[in-house]
Amino acid sequence: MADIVQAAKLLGDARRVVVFTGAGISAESGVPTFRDALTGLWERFDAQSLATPQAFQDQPDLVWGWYEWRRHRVSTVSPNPGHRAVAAIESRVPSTVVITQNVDDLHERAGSRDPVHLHGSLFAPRCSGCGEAVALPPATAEPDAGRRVQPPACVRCHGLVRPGVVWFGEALPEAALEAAARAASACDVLLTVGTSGMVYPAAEIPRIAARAGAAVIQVNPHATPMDSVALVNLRGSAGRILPELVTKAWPDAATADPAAAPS
Ligand code: BJW
Ligand code: ZN
Repeated sequence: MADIVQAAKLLGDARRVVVFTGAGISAESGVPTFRDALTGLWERFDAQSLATPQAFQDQPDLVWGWYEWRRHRVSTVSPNPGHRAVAAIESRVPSTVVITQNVDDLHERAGSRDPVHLHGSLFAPRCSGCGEAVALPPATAEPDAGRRVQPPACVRCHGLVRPGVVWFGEALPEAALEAAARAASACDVLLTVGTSGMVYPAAEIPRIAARAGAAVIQVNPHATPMDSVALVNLRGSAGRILPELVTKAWPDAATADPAAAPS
């Protein structure tokens, strides 16, 4: 049986589905993946070093400038057929849990109900001192200062406002991690899409599902450490494979659901 047919059968028969996504699902929207993130102005920096509490402490303007640049960039792009196919899976299997490592909001904008954000969000900054959530104006323009932008100060304690994301060495939000582990241990099918599977503890989520007996289906153009965990490996881009998977899993419904159709 062709891999995609086998995957579609597993998905179409599943009662409890988890979709676990990484940066690759947003690549076709024009958001660089984490390991390709530093293009243009940023190409001489290392993402893994910038995404740390130490970097923010040492050079807050550099780190804040990077995140403001990314917040602006995400605001200018749109969800792609991969995000829309995920929302279509949710409409076919309403108990579906979407777990994302991404800090963009493209799942929500594609119609996903309440994705679990394991690594926070570009749109939820908070004070680095007292933790107070801070509302920022929409990122309508690319930061004037180019790469360095002074972060705002908290009105309560004058601490620096920081991005609401999870940096290396920081704990993931407890409720999100618990919800993700719970969903993974109770699903029939886990679809892992566009992640290198290198960053922990998030990379444990497909492994938890596999250990609990779920079928893991991976969508990625390249090999990853998750290849050996997955029952089916679908090599290709999320924007091409996911709509095809949805159409094959629910052939009768595909034409009635614009979310499932490639655009
Ligand atoms: C396509 C595609 C297309 C392209 N279609 N696909 C166990 C072992 C070893 C190390 C550790 C361990 N446990 C913890 C650690 C340390 C560390 C870690 O994992 N390090 C590794 C690098 C080894 N983990 C942590 O520090 C975590 N915290 C922690 O463990 O805390 C402990 C603690 C407990 C209690 C108190 C205090 C502390 C935190 C990890 C936070 C990660 N944060 C980041 C940054 C978020 C903000 C930002 O974006 O700036 O999250 S790192 C970065 O990686 C980002 C991503 O969400 C995450 C995952 O990346 P992702 O999504 O997989 O992207 P890429 O770029 O790696 O891959 C893209 C993939 O897409 C590729 O495979 C492409 O082929 C594919 N692709 N086009 C489909 N069109
Ligand atoms: Zn504060």
